[in-house]
Amino acid sequence: MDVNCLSFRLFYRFRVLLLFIVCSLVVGWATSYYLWEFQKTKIVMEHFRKRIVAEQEKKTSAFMEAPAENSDLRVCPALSPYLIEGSRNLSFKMSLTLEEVEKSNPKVLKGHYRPSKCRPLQRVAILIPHRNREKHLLYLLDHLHPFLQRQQLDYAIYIIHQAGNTKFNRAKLLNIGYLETLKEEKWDCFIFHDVDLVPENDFNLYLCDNEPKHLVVGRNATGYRLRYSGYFGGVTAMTRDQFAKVNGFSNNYWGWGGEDDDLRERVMLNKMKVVRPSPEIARYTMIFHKRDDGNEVNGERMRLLRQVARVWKTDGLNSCSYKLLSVQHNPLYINITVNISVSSQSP
Ligand code: UDH
Ligand code: MN
Repeated sequence: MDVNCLSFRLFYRFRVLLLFIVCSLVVGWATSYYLWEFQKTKIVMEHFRKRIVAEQEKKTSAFMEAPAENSDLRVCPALSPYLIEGSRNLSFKMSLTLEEVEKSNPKVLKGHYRPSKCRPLQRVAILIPHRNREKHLLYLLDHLHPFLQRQQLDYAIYIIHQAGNTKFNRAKLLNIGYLETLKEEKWDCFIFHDVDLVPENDFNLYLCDNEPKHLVVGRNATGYRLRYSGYFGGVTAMTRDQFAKVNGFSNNYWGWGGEDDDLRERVMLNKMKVVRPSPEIARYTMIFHKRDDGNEVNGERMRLLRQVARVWKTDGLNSCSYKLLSVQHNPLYINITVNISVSSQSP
């Protein structure tokens, strides 16, 4: 072997060795970077969790004087240990049936659930205005029941069903829900909930705060951004007292739009403010739909919105007239059917 050939082979080996060292360095650096990032995310999440617990403890302390029912049980923790971290991409199974949903929620009795291992500080009524949206209701029940049980809430789901084909009135149905459900139980907190909005994050707590709470910062259809500053629709949480203080919703919004802005006006007029969870938590999937017959855009809404300050004390819970047609206790929800077109205010 001549000298040239030997030095070539040595040089070649040296190059392979160098390449190996460089590769090892890159892999080592990438691994340590990944581990560091992972550690950092864990620290941030832990910090985040502690902050939510502290905030929640402060808020729920307002309810400490709640009646000591099942007082031998310890108060539920500010943050349930069953919550699943992160937001989920939700999907809805076309073939889902009510029987399946009933089977997977055996602990829900007549629409009501209460944790057996701890005592929640608030009793929460979920009120859903409804007409002709049976499939949406099924999907919502399928997601909401396990979600609320993971939050260890004492809750019941009520559907306020508008009978007949006259214009839909979401706000009046919710007023009726408030008035009728209080005849059944002394609920502390009311969640006014559209039938087609499904929460994606378990940390979006269905509990009331010291101020009226808006739970929908973002939805899939609007790129998870607030629809407009001051938006107060979709899903909101108000205590029994907060809602009574503003005299509930107006009864005069027939068709789509305005009633949620009207409620926000009432909140402001009563020196309260709207609070929201953070955008990464207050996320919803809206089940796709088109505008319903009987819920056309309300052309009167701007005129009505201009008179809130003048009329809120006489238009609301204290002037809500309706005819109660039936109250049915189904396994997964309580259905309240009403005729709301009996007042002279209906179109
Ligand atoms: N609702 C019913 N039945 C109706 C109308 C409304 O159950 O016929 C209830 C239901 O709970 C619904 C809520 O009232 O979630 C609000 O009504 P909406 O879902 O029609 O309002 P949204 O703002 O949509 O979501 C308005 C029309 C969207 C048209 C979209 C076209 N791209
Ligand atoms: Mn909708």
